Amino acid sequence: MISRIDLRGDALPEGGALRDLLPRAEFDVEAALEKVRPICEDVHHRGTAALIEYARKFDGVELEQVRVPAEALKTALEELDPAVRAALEESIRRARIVHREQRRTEHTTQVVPGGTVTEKWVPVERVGLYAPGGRSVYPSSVVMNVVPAQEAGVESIALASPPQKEFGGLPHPTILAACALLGVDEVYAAGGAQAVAMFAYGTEECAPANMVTGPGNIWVAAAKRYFTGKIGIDTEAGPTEIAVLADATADPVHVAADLISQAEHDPLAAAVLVTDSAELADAVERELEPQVAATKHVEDRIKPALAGKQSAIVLVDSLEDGLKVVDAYGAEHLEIQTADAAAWAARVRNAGAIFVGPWAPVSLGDYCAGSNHVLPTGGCACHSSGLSVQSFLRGIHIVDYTRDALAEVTHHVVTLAEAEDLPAHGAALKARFGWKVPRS
Ligand code: HSO
Ligand code: ZN
Repeated sequence: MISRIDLRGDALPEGGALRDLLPRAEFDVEAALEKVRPICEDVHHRGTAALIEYARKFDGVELEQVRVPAEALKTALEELDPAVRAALEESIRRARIVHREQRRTEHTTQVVPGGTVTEKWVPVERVGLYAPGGRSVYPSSVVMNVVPAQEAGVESIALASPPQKEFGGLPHPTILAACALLGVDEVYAAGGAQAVAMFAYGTEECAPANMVTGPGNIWVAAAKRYFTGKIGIDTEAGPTEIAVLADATADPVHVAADLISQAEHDPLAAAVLVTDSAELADAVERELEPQVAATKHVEDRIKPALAGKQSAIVLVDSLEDGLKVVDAYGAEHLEIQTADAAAWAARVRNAGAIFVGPWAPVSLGDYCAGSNHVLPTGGCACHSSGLSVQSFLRGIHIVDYTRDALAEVTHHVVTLAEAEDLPAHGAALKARFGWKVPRS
């Protein structure tokens, strides 16, 4: 059901060479770009009419307007299962307390007497959030996108989710209910690349946004790439990944269950176990069989995900080597199930989020840990962070110098400007001091 990669014996290769030995799904966003370009430009030129046409073509629904009426949000919340409502409220409460405390505060540095640089944090003005439909109707992802935006102080938050045929062209009711719970009242029935284009360019119904975040399929990822530079985006979300670094102390039942939990998302999802214990590897493999058989999305997602080339059990000589492997991989989610788990976790360099010890499974983080579940995939954890309150803030440097403080440094500025053959830069300072370079 799952392949093995045996890295025992020889010394592990370094960096890129090690990364090439590790499994990864193919998720060719570049190829999808050509297909989304005409869709995005069509939305640019025809606005709502184009969105209505794509809803007919891709979602099989006839829309009169793309904006979801307020009444539909209210009804969805009223009809939400009370247990789901209570769980979502707890998820929101925990995410809120974590994200609120993580907002960075303004900081002023006194560089010299009379010269300060302040970094102030300003929220993005308007954000468009995307919530997928179809196979992945995740109200939890609405929570994970909306809460950090709200805690950052974003004033205008809109959400788009694909229209669903079985709900009369509205987005899925649990998505609508989550929006209502979070106080988001601007919701659009739009999916795929066309939804991203709606936010990027704006339409008659929807004002353009400065930023688009949220998970989506390959078309959404391609549209985000298309608009990179024009609007802000979070990192492109590819198929989910879980890596588990485990030793002989780990419980194979837990490890197998956790691998399956993320394989459940997508046939391209990745489940990777890295261990120095051949006994644990065997036990986990034995455990996968009955656990997979007992769950739900077996044939369409879990089996292809576990059997795919993106998933594997990786055997290493030691946890030291295991650490090198998980760092080279840069998993979206990394569980540490070893003795002294916190100490190993502290040494990890590359992961979207780290789950420490036997009582912090990824599923906890998906819903109710308080952490964010929108995380970098495909190795992007080596250079990017998951969604946080910081994603929606821009740090602006505010430079404030007195006459004396400027005078003191003018000769250095003039020298550097001349060294770069930019005399007008120096002149901007000299003009303030009667064209003479002051020297203190
Ligand atoms: N594990 C997914 C998020 C999710 N799980 C949503 C359940 N619902 C990516 O972090
Ligand atoms: Zn999940």
